[in-house]
Amino acid sequence: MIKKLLSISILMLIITSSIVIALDITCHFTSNDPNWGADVSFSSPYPTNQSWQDVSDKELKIHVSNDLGETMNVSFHWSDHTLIDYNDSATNDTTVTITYSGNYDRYTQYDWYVNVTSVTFNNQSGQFWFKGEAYDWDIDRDADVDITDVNFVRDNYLETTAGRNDVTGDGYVNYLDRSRVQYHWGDDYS
Ligand SMILES: [Ca+2]
Ligand SMILES: [Ca+2]
Repeated sequence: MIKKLLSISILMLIITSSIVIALDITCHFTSNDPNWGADVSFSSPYPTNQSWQDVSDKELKIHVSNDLGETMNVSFHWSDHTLIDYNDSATNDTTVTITYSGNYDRYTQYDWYVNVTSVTFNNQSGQFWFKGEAYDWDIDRDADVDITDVNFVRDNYLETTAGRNDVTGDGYVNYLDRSRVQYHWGDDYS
């Protein structure tokens, strides 16, 4: 009987130890561990961080690398933690692309981040943001159309510098761009 109790005790001890070890696996390497210093890294966010984004382009992307080469679940979230979409079979060192199913508003800032989970890791990227692109004729993107926008066209008249001064997108800055701005004169999008 004592022998039997002893066996059960040893068995319980083994099970308990296994559970403790299993719980500890989630990711704390020690300096003796061959995976010491292993990490997940995030790069090349799209839309580019702190940029103005075409409101018809709904793709979001991130490049993820996993030092242990594991397959990952990569999820994209708005800053309030709402899930945008995810890919649960992302391979190592790859760019993950998802598509937002909603609509972007012009002039509105969107804050987002990415979360990665794999056998070993559960990591979160830093926070990124972009803004829905301003109307073409609001050249300085300050949410109203006024003399400042007209002056941008005037100052670049007959230039081929284009950029946002080429409101019509034909490669030149001329009277057509000026009249496009004047057509929207006084508009307030704030
Ligand atoms: Ca403006
Ligand atoms: Ca033009």
